[in-house]
Amino acid sequence: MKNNEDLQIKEQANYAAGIKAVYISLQQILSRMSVKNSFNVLQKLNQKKGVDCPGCAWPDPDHRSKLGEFCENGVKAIAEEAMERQANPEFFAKYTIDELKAKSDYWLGQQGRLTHPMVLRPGAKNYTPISWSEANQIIAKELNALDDPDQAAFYTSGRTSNEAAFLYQLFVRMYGTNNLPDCSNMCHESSGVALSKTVGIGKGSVTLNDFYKAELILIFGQNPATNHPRMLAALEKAKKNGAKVVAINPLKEAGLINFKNPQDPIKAFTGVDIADLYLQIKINEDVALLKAVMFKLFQKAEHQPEILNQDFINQKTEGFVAFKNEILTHNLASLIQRTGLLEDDIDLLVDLIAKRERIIACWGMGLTQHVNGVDNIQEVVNLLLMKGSIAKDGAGTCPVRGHSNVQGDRTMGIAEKPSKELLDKISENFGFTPPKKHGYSVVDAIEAMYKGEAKVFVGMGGNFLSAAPDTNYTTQALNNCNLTAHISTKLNRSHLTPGKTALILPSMGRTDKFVKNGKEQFITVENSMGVVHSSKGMLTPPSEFVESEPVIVANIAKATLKQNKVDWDHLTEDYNNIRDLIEKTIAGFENYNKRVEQPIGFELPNGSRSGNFTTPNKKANFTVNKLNQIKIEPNEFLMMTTRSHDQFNTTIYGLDDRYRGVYNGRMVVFMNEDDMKKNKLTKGDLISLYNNYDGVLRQVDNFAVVPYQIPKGCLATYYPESNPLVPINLTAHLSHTPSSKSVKVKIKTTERHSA
Ligand SMILES: Nc1nc2c(c(=O)[nH]1)N[C@H]1C(S)=C(S)[C@@H](COP(=O)(O)OP(=O)(O)OC[C@H]3O[C@@H](n4cnc5c(=O)[nH]c(N)nc54)[C@H](O)[C@@H]3O)O[C@H]1N2
Ligand SMILES: Nc1nc2c(c(=O)[nH]1)N[C@H]1C(S)=C(S)[C@@H](COP(=O)(O)OP(=O)(O)OC[C@H]3O[C@@H](n4cnc5c(=O)[nH]c(N)nc54)[C@H](O)[C@@H]3O)O[C@H]1N2
Ligand code: SF4
Ligand SMILES: [Mo]
Repeated sequence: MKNNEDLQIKEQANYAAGIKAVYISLQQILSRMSVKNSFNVLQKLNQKKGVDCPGCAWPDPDHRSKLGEFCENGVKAIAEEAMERQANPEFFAKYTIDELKAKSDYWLGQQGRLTHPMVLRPGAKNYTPISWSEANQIIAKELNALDDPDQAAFYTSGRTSNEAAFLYQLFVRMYGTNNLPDCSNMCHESSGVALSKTVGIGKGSVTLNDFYKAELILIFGQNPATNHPRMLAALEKAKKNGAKVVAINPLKEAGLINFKNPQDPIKAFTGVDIADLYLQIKINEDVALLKAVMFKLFQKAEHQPEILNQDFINQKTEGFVAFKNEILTHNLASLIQRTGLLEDDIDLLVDLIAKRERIIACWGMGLTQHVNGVDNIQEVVNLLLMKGSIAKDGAGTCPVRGHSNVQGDRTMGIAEKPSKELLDKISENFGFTPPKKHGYSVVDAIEAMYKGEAKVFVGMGGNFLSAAPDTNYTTQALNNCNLTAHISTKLNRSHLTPGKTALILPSMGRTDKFVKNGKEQFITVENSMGVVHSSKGMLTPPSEFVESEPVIVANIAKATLKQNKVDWDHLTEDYNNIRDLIEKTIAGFENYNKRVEQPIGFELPNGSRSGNFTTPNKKANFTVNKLNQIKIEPNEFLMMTTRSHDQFNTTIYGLDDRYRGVYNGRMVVFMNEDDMKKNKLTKGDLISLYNNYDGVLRQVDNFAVVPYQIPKGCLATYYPESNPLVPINLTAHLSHTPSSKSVKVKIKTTERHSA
């Protein structure tokens, strides 16, 4: 894919947002949608009873600004979903699948909304239209032809509504499997595992209001300016109320330096400094930093015992002594050396923590996507527990979630390892015994398809191929299937890696209006802080053949299941009927239909927020964690794969990453200038990146070198372009999350071919 020909490398930005963000938002939406539709959506975006932004899972404040409660990337998400161009049957007749494969991800997305169910029949070169009923029959036939329901995998991406997710997991379990891999497996699974073990619930403990009461906010491995832009407004308010902010990140991210709030006439120009302290740590040395900090806190506490919250430790926790002893076994100097940071800077962090108790720790993919991702988060929890910084105002855990309803999907039972409570409730309410055997996570599903042990793949949203690690291996895995079926709004690369037969089932998105029996339906979602609220679309769907997700699931279920334990048509006739079943099945949803009518929705119960830890011992647990065990050879680098400002995961909005000074291209590798000199590289040189895990050569070519403020020995590239380098079996202990933020690579100059 030639997408680097016009690449420009400029200066890194030292602030985020500002008036430019407003300009870019308008340009994006008005180039894709009519003025009328743009206005209609933006007026209701994230407003009470309006449409929930299909971007990230950042929560909405109780008080909503009439000037607009959204950000640049929220507008891009709307423009991408609701664009008026259409990838219709004429489009698919024009391009063969091989021709489409040669196009860039950006080009694929720009072809517009999917309008008709399409099929790629065995041996065919083009997708052709198919009726819904025949499509459902194909799925039913393939599913029912399997020897065992465990030979099918049912993926979910985190944009799916609570209602669709609930019906989907119910159908999958009635069919007979727990093979429900989802995007969480590649995302915050490490957070879920670590938090469940230590504080009893796999979700964060803080609410948005805690940000306004915090004294100190630590931001590990997260890039809010791009991925959760309105978090910057929360940080701005927190700072106004006196909070200090510390960023711990190998990259100097613009939004963590300074935020120019476009809604404030003065700050839009001057901006507000965000991080009081910026620690540019080496990739995957967060555990070393945390251990060094806690070592120093224990030393200080010998003279100032109030630094530790001994009452909280005694009453609410277990495992403190073993934890403390382990920390004190380390050699402080070597911990500090691993981080690549100056001891003076670490001391500044220690002082900030020592004096404060209302501490929030936020984190993103920079902590979760490592082999030791679970350890990273457990070590963060240790710090909060020794300070008593949880279960009180202005303090606690804040894993910042990705997709707008990824947390809700899990709550609805999209889980390959379902809890006993969920299975018991399903069996009580629906009169069948759901399977108990744990199902496939994303990586397990890929391995099973690769080996021919799974033969049917169904995707509820998402772009499995491009999101998954080890692109070439995953391509083969999908190609091995008898059937791949994708429920999608937009064309993506997964549609171009078909099984023997492939289906594209066009789905409505968040912004689409869904009317059943004359009644406008709404859906519900859960944000990153456990608040459930409604969302109602307002645009006319792109064609009469586009269906809502719950209806698509219900019709597949009707076609597939031999015995129907629920009346699927009744459920989709009025989404209140689905919510009634959710209320009966999932804890915390009492009076669902009534409570979701409240303009700001309702909060789900959360023991780590209230201090009633729901771990088996009813305590918050300290843990003992290892330093990362990665061995780097002298000519090797540790590479992270990250997001540009112009993408939503595998959806490419544009080719610029203006905060990092990269324009018109994505095949780039960010490198420290000393490393460049050592390797005799200059700006823009094209290099190949390769590695050799378990004797398998993985390589990508033609990545342009960008000199950057990144620690020596570390590299950064964009996902999904560098996913071919992430080995399928390089996954986090316990959570099995692909280790896409610490991949060992070597570099060489790309050989020039005449072609
Ligand atoms: N516009 C937009 N919004 C999004 C998304 C998007 O693609 N585009 N994606 C959504 C999804 S699904 C998710 S999960 C979130 C992702 O949001 P983020 O978690 O912010 O995701 P990344 O861009 O992968 O950035 C991770 C950050 O971690 C840092 N980092 C990398 N390795 C390390 C490390 O070892 N230690 C530390 N301390 N830091 C490290 C990187 O420099 C980077 O700043 O955003 C969601 N929101
Ligand atoms: N190397 C590397 N790999 C990563 C990551 C990384 O940081 N580095 N991040 C990982 C993370 S955190 C995540 S969450 C995954 C994301 O993995 P996915 O969730 O699978 O990927 P997305 O790019 O969000 O999916 C985009 C597609 O979803 C479909 N879609 C969008 N909206 C809707 C809708 O409303 N309904 C339906 N039915 N379909 C819709 C569109 O067809 C679109 O093409 O990727 C992971 N992969
Ligand atoms: S912060 Fe996230 S949810 Fe809010 S408008 Fe921006 S992209 Fe949408
Ligand atoms: Mo994610």
